[in-house]
Amino acid sequence: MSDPKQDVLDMLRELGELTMLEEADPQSFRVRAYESASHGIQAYSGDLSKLSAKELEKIEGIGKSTAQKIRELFDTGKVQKLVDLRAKHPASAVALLRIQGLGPKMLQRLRKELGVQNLEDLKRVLAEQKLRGMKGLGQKSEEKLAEAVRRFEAQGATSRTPISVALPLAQRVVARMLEVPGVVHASYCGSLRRFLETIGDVDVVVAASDPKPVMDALVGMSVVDQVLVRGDAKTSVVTRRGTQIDVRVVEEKQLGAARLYFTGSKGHNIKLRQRALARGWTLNEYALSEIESGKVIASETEEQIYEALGLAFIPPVLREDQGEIEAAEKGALPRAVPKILGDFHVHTSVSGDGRSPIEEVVAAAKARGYRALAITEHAEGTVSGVGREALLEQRARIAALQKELGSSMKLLHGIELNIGPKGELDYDPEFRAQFDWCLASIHDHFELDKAAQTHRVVTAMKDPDVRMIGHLSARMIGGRPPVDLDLDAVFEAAEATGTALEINGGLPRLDLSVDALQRARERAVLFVLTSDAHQTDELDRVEYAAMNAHRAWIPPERIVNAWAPKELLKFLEAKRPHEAARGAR
Ligand code: DGT
Ligand code: CA
Ligand code: CA
Ligand code: ZN
Repeated sequence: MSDPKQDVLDMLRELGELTMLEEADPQSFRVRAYESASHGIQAYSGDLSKLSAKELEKIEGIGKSTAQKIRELFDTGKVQKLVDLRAKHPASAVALLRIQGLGPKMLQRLRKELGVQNLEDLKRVLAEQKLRGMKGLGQKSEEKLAEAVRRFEAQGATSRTPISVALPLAQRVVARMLEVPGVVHASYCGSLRRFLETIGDVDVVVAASDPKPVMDALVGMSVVDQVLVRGDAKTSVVTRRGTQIDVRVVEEKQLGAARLYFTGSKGHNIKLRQRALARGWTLNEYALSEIESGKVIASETEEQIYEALGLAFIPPVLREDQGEIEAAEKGALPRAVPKILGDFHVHTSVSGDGRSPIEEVVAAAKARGYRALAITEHAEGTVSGVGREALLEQRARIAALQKELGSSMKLLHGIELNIGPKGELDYDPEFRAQFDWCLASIHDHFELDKAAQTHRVVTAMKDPDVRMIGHLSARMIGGRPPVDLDLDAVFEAAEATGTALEINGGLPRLDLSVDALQRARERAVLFVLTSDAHQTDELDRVEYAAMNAHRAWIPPERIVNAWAPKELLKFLEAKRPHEAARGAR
């Protein structure tokens, strides 16, 4: 197995999901046991497949029965319990759990009482108004569910895969392909390489002399549920979660043309082809070549093809047919974010849902070359929130760590405040004022109307201690829709109060979205890239935030993390424009 840790995490996630359906209870003991086992596995850095069941049990959160299942997975390649659960709960029924507000209890009843096994069934019984006849349900709950189904479909949640699922999946496929003898290159292309937030299907391009072992390896992967097309040039499979993966095998010398073609976007490709035609050339997935003679002009690398077409290399995140070709011609492409010098939204194990101790987080940040780091636990207003005493202890700990660090990295004792339904914030102004860095974000009351949501955010921005708004829309890609906000009013308030806007790099969120960023770009606001890490290996997610900023054509000058250390530290210590208001309060 190519990635034992990921295989175990996949197994635990699926066991958790199916058990929740089986027991019709999200809080069941067993579901929680799989969750805590997942956390333990995530934090484990050694080779799991070498551990005996007894040794596995020593990992935090792993009990005897889970340890045995992990061993069973390594020893036999499958887990009987999971095989049994899958037989009882088809993927089409499991998928319905992704509908907002449809929990396992309700789903179990719909299946038992109305025979609902998939989305089509569910839509039919809703149309036939069958739900209102069920015990304890009425017209209102029926309408609410119908609305949720409409939103689920409108989001494309039925057909498109969120990037948080697609990216790790693609990385596993690529890693598996690279293990196959004779493979000289494998990478994902398509919308995933362009970093779209949802993915229609995953496109993988492989260079190898013999396609057969490559396609054998693909269809043999444990994530694969169905094989749609089995060919030498292209094989398409579908995972249990319903994500399609297309793998294409090409010759090494065609790699550049193939990666360019299959990365897209379609609009970008069409513009490139027109450019080629204007020169008497043709561009396809094999090569850029002369029409008349068929002589190949460039095909091995994307760089060579762009160069032959008189263009600077266009990074995949910009290939959206939004003026990037014209910009590349003039040498005026938006720059990528240069080296990131700090992170300003990071949790440690002090937060209820945080997993890494502060010492590890600080060491990892230092190893990344950061010059500044804000530790920002959840404030008391959220489920995972932290009380005053624990925060004061942490402050002392941070002071001690700062002594050890000297001037190499500035540690800020920050806090992630929860924005209440009316814009109210946690603790009290005096306590909040003691933090070095306050960000504020929405974690509840997602259903408020536009005026109320806008008001709560703008009110939070006016607080003199709030320096940044975290994950503005509070969406979960493919899960929770964004809250309803008047973005123009919010950006105007950000400008007026000097409040920075977070670009959250957590893949489930990616918030602000690229769309929102493009609108915010027109205003005089500053952006801060963050990882919102809950464990050290998630610090990497700040790179995803940087990719999204680039995708939205945000100039690096507007991104605080990319400033020179001196300017960055000055910004962190600066007083807000309306800071003076505090004295008057
Ligand atoms: P997706 O999968 O819907 O998220 O989006 P893509 O961009 O990955 O689209 P997909 O998988 O249909 O095709 C992968 C790439 O192949 C696409 O970005 C551009 C290229 N491609 C596909 N069909 C065409 C076509 O008809 N014309 C051109 N020029 N390129 C195409
Ligand atoms: Ca695709
Ligand atoms: Ca495709
Ligand atoms: Zn957070």
